[in-house]
Amino acid sequence: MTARRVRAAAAGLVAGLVTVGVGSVVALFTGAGSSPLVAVGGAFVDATPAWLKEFATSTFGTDDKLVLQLGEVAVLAGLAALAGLLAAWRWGAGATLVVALAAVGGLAAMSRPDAGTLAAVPSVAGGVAGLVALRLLVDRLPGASHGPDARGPALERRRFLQAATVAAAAGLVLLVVGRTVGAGARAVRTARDALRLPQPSTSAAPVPAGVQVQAAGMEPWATPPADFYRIDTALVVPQVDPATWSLRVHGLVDHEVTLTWDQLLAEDLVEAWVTLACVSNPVGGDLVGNQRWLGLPIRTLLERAGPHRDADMVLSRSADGFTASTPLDVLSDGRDALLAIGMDGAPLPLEHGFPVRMVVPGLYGYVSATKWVVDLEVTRFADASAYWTDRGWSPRGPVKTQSRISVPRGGADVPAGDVVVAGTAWAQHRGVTRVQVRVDDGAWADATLADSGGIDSWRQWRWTWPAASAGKHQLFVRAFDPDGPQSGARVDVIPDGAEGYDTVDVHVH
Ligand SMILES: Nc1nc2c(c(=O)[nH]1)N[C@H]1C(S)=C(S)[C@@H](COP(=O)(O)O)O[C@H]1N2
Ligand SMILES: [Mo]
Repeated sequence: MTARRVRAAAAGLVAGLVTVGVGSVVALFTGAGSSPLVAVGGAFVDATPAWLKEFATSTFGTDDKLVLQLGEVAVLAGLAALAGLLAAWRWGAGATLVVALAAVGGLAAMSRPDAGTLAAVPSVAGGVAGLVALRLLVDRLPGASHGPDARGPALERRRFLQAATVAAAAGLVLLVVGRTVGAGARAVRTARDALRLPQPSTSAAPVPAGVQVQAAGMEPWATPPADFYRIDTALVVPQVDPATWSLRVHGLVDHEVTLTWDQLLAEDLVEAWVTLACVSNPVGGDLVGNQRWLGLPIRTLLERAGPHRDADMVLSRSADGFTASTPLDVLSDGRDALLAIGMDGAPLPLEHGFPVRMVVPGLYGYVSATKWVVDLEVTRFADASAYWTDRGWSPRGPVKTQSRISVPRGGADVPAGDVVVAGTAWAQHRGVTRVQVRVDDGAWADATLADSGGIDSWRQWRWTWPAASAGKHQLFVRAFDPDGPQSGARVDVIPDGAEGYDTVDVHVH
């Protein structure tokens, strides 16, 4: 091989290193399974025929994973070197191979069972970075397009070596950072997969089938965890190992209480359906979801700790430093305010607070739903403030009664005649008592409420609109709680939640 070819192959290898390095770091943000290396390895394991798996385990024993990984690295290194050689010959040919490899990584990541929506992003980002690195290095090969460097081959070689060393070092550092941080994530994921939740001492009341309105395009009453909105300040999902998790209850209390994971599992756990809502949810928005949670009532812990008479707030803190200020009376008044470990019958998903989070019916998440919770300080609103309060949001955040139209969609074209209008309304811990719909400037008409799954959950509704006149119409919805109708004047989400009627424009033809 000529020196040019050796360097071209090296350029490909370095570009490959940059690709997997960038990919594994980006994967820290999009989920452990989305790293191109992990995804391709996983897809390979799944695609391996049973006999070959059998052969690998019997031949290599528990080292079969290591053998697989070494094999994967060897194949990828070979392909990377080939991409370098191709790129030195025809840039387009080398670039095509890099794009094809990134596409394989992205498709493998997207096909993983736990793939998130951004699963392909690490491979795409890695592929782009790899292309840039390859281009920079190929341009520094002897006889590159701009011709041999007039100052001689020695200088030319040095320029190539410098660029290759810098790129290789950068790729290696990214890969090591991505793999080490990612390893923690994989360990916690494994711990979660191995968990079996205890049976609740108090099960949730059975939910009537009639909670669900049957209409095309209507959202499910129970939000699947995979579709449950996610809001937090964490760039990388905090990795909290249940084995080392503990919760400390302290502050204005008679006795400090600490609780370990095993102690928590041994408690009398309660199961409850609760609709969680974000204060940033705009009118008609979807930062709201309903699920069945399993956990220990927080009041049980507070009773053991014995709050002082002058305390009026619990400042909860997460492993990553987020804080929420929850009124002490809300946590003590008997509602299902939970230190939750389960969601939809399974351990909490990592991004929803594994292993332990708070869920408090009737309060927006920012003042109550601390995920990855590790500390409860009993204090006073006068003495302490929480994360979002320090950024201009209200210290207290009771959920406002709201409603939205889900069917028909905004801008829909519907034929004249009976049109099904349906949606959801919520007034957590007060209960939705009535929903009304209005067309244009007409009178409010009562919608039919679906069955109730309890006052802490949202409630679906349905109304049949006798749409007679063709043209553009506007639908409005409003919900009532025991105190009366929701407010109709438009109010922005900051500082304590949006107000106003959800509206939908439809065209009747
Ligand atoms: N640790 C932590 N917990 C948090 C937050 C956060 O940023 N960090 N955000 C809160 C907000 S604003 C909301 S609306 C809910 C959202 O919970 P979810 O992501 O499970 O839907 O979590 C709350 N708990
Ligand atoms: Mo929120």
